[in-house]
Amino acid sequence: MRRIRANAILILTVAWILGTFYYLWQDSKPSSSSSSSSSGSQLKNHGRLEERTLPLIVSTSNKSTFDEKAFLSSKQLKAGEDPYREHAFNLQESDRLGSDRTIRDTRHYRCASMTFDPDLPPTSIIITFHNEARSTLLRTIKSVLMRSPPHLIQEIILVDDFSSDPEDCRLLSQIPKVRCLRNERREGLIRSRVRGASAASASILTFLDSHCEVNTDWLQPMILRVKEDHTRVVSPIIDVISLDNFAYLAASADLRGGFDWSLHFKWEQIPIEQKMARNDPTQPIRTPVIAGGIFVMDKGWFNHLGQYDTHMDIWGGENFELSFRVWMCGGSLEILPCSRVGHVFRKRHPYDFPEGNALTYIKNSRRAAEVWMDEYKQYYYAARPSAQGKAFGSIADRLALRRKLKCNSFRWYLENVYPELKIPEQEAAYSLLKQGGLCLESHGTDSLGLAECKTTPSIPASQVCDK
Ligand code: LR7
Ligand code: MN
Repeated sequence: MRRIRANAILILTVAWILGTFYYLWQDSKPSSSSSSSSSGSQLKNHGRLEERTLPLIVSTSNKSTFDEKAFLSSKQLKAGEDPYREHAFNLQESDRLGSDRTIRDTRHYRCASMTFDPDLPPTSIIITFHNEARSTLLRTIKSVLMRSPPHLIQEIILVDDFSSDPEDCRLLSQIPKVRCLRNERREGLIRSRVRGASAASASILTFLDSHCEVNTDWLQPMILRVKEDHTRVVSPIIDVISLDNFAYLAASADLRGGFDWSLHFKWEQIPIEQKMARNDPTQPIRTPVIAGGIFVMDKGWFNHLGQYDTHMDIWGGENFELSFRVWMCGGSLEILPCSRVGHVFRKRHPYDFPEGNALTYIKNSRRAAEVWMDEYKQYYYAARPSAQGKAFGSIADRLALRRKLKCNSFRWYLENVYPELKIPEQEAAYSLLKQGGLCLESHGTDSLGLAECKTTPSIPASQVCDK
């Protein structure tokens, strides 16, 4: 009797081990492609990944079948409709492209020979959306699944911020690894991201906008930097997906995030001394602020630093709040040139703001200024007089957080992270006399210099985020 029981246990154990191996093998084997010339999933000896083509219709035993064709075709533009009206980009072009187009690898050629730690931890991808076009949202998800090593994608968490059609969320959850949480009311991207992050099961969080396409080997460099030092918050170079024809265009690799005193985000050239010192184009670029939508951060560090200010609504300002907080409370921000992600830059918000666009932005950016900018907030108010007197709610919790974390002052931030942001008095003391190609410049209050005029490098308009 004992022997029979021992044998039964043995058989069950062997079956369980075989089952586990089969499951793991299924997860990591090359996907059988239904179309095109892709060579299937292959982890090369140096840890890079060949692009994978996903089957058009995917199914697993515990999920119902995702029917991509039906998903896309039920929401297409009607004849005569303005293709820009609903999403502020050309929907017709987006729909025409399909979900798994190939894009040019826009990295510096030296990035292609980089090797990655084979033992990187997986990440939870968090994508919040409000009334996103189905074709752009699906392309975001599929690009992640096609161009990331499968073992690094723990899950993709969609947070549907109360879009008009709940079916988007329900249907997309049928894709393997995809979960979708739907808000019961409109929360805005800040609270939606916090909800997504709290639901994440991986120790590393990756945030994406809902109209992106990730490029070759985008993920490994970012996870590696965060694994090496969990206080780093890292972003890719954000390439441009044309809002008119959806062409994928390489962005300049010499830009970092900056801002002016009105808290207007802008891309700016890396300071010349740093540029001269950069002899390796694959090296990270320190950035005073991040654009906000696409970044990787350790989950423990995200929680330790107070996630986001959840009293900020809808859109805007949270990237400054997060950036100041990361730098001032002991972390750092960087852009990794070997990681590239495309984003559709739009000229207007395609959605409504329940409290109005201007008031919402002012509320959010006032909160960032009041909590983090100390006496320098006066320059923010001087640059944005309309912000004065507008309601911004209580900031007691965030001030308490700042005290608890024993963060540095804004003055420290200006001196150590963003010395190029001149305080307005200094700017007033700066004057410039121009004749022909020569410029007479005052440097501070006591010296003058005559030199060839410097030209301010221009940033392509397609890459401007109007915040
Ligand atoms: O109420 C909303 N709820 C949402 O879930 C409003 C928006 N959203 C979603 C939206 O569907 C999208 O996925 O939030 C995401 C960001 O909204 P966008 O695409 O309208 O923002 P944006 O690309 O114009 O703005 C940039 O600045 C924002 C400030 O709040 C956010 O940080 C965005 O993530 C950010 N995008 C990027 O950084 C990509 C590069 C653009 C630049 C510069
Ligand atoms: Mn966006």
